Amino acid sequence: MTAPPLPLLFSFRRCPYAIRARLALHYAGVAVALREVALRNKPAELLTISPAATVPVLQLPGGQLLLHSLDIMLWALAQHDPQDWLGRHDRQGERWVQRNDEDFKPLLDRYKYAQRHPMLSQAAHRAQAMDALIEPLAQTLSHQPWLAGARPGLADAALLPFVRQFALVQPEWFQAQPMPALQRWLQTQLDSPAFVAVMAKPSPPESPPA
Ligand SMILES: N[C@@H](CCC(=O)N[C@@H](CS)C(=O)NCC(=O)O)C(=O)O
Repeated sequence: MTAPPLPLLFSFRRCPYAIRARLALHYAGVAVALREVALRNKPAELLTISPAATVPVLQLPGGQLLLHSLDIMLWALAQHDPQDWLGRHDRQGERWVQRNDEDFKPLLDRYKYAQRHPMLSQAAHRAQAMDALIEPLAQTLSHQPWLAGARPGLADAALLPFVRQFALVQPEWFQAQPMPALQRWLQTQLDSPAFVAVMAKPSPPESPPA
């Protein structure tokens, strides 16, 4: 008997949106076929199914398409949600995700690529990104271990890859900031087997026998 086909995930290893989708799929225990995409040379299959041609995209065996990372997360949790991430994803959690995706992400990009936005110094771009998300996050995590409260939830996983990127722009500066709870929140998740698993380097395409 042949195994049923797996959902196909178009992904890019370092893309924060793709990372959050892979985290949710991993947490839910949903097996997918992973298609690592070169963003500069997107495969025709992706261009055909996704008008925006962004990653991640999840193509279900029945043909249904999930074109945004959050939709993929929600779909994964609907399949299996062993620690009730969804049950603890309240209005507050939704606001964190919205704040991350709408306010913080553009500022994060300016901080990362500050030389492309010379009207402000990198430190000024960083200060804007701090105000938009990092400071309030640090504040909240100083009195609760997770954004979802006593245990992790969807918002924790959804924000993690973006906060990771922020920390990686100037790692020494980040580590030197008086934000121990946020630093711990980040490091705990980066060290988790789940994160390590979803960041494993995809194996290169098999080369034909010589
Ligand atoms: N709203 C989308 C955004 C995804 C997105 O912007 N992904 C980036 C990579 S991190 C992308 O594919 N950009 C297209 C490109 O670089 O050509 C989602 O949540 O999945």
